Amino acid sequence: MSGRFITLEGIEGVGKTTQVGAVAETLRAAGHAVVVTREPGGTALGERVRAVLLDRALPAMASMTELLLVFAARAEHLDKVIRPALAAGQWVVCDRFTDATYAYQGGGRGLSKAHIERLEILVQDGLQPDLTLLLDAPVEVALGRARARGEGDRFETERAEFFARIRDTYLARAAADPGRFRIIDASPAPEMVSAALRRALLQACE
Ligand code: Z5A
Repeated sequence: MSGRFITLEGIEGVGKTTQVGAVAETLRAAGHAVVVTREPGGTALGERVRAVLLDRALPAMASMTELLLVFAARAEHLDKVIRPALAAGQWVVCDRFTDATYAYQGGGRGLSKAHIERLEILVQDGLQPDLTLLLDAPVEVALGRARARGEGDRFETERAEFFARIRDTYLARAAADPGRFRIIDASPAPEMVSAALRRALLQACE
């Protein structure tokens, strides 16, 4: 039996880390075995790549380097965690996946969509999320939350226009693929966002 692959997406500070546990709980309560993971990361190698990607002390990185690092970590994640879990019938809940690459490296950094598509085909070999929960809030709301936590990583030091392009890319991808995406308003209080996520999950997975 094959499991299902669910991803959470959105600009930084929108509440993915806060909500990922509630998503997993909803699925466990419905009787599914759930693996919670994240990108970049999710494996020993992937977490090291993540540290490099987020390191503010490094000199500016070429956008292409960033893209290749993200997909290198993803190849390892698919091989070691995602594909084995799905093959064992587990449900995988992943905090960010390839939509983040289209949004950040494509929309944010301006890399061509065609480059990302080529790597997606090479690395994923047809595997796509069954459901993507896009947490959406205005940039000033999400960035305000993230920046209230203090000094940010290499991405968090970017300006608001960078995140506006990322949000636009996410919303365009959701509009182009309504069968896979559910857009959740992430502006209200966390309990309200959890309730909306629960409703969307139960509806999509029934
Ligand atoms: N990246 C990439 O470039 N390309 C790729 O392909 C992939 C990723 C996969 C990962 O860093 C970075 O990698 C990411 C994109 C890039 N960079 N950015 N930006 P990360 O995991 O550290 O970044 P993140 O995913 O954006 O995490 P985050 O900043 O922690 O955001 P979040 O997980 O969505 O938010 P949160 O931590 O749950 O909440 C933020 C704060 O708001 C926190 O204090 C909460 O208590 C508070 N919060 C949460 N929800 C609410 C509500 N509803 N109301 C009020 N306050 C709230």
